[in-house]
Amino acid sequence: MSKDTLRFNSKTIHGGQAPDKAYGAVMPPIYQTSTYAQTTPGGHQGYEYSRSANPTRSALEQSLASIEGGNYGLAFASGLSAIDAVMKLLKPGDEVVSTNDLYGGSYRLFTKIFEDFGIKFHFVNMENPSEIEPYINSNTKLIWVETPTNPMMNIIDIQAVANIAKKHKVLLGVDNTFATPYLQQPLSMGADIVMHSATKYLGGHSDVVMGALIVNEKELANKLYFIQNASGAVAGPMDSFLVLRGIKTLHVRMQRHCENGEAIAHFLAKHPKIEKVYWPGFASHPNHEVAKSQMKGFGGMISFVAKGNNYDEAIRIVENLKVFTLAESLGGVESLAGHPASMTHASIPKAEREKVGVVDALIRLSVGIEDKDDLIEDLSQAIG
Ligand code: P1T
Repeated sequence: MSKDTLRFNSKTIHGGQAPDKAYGAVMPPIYQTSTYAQTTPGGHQGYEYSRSANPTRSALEQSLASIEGGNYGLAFASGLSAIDAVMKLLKPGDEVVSTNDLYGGSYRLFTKIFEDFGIKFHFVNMENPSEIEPYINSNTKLIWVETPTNPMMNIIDIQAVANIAKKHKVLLGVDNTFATPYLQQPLSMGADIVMHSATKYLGGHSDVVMGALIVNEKELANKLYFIQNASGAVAGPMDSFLVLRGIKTLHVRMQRHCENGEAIAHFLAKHPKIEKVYWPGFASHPNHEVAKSQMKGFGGMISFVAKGNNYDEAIRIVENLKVFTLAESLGGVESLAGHPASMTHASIPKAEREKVGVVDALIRLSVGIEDKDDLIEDLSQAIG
């Protein structure tokens, strides 16, 4: 039986993996080395310098490709450096159509770095994919999609956007951080590039910062490998080991994230002091049907606004939480709460973020895999 034909819950453990050639180690050793001995210039065993390639990173990159159903995986020093590498495929004058609700750091990278290099970004509400086409012209080279979006939990129809991208011969990149390949695999829906902040669910334990790209096309992979090596924002061997270990339990963790997320979304929706809950599992979510068809579950991310819709109430709630930790980031085994307007999305101008719903009263939860009753009790006492 080939490891390539395994089901997802086995690929997380075995995908692209083989016992280490030196001593048969089942987990790839942490090859904590920058360089490799050569017998003659160019006479090496496939590795010459760890920016170009490292065996621990290679093991992770093969795992990443396997779980996303792609042919090539690349591991970067952070999620943002992975996006940075995608943007370096572009040239001055090129244009990008991007989701209008997205991680604040991605928005900052686009508007504060790449706009200065002559790349133009259009931030578009993609919940209705037909809104994308008016922004496409002969300079458009890339459509960038985050789904579910951070933090508003909008759902974008990947297949529909892929059809538009194909029609206009532009690349489609999907930031799959919130969903993970357990819930959705964008390459199978027509995306060209899948991106992850592996810092989140793939690593899963809030102990590493890392990014990933996965693609199918060899030519595209080669361009990205070139950028990865030439720009040099690579994942280190220790971090690669940690994320590889995290991926081995991805399917088990995600199942619990989804169960706990569902319980908490319903708890909040019924709470008399809560005004609005953003979670794609509700039948009332504007793109619930798309979520149901393209995702296997609804994940562990939830945003909400308390009644009164004000900043002070949001701050009071996040400060009162005891089991949830007030912190940036998401996707770890422990539950986190965040205040996007002042934390993860502070780099987006207030008027821009408020247009998409990132108001001062918004709270974002990354629901962990603790006992859900403890999480509900904690929210209950914090909301009061
Ligand atoms: O933090 P880093 O590994 O560089 O990943 C950036 C990134 C990219 N895409 C999405 C959807 C993300 O959520 C992130 C990082 N996000 C947070 C730190 C956060 O708390 O939302």
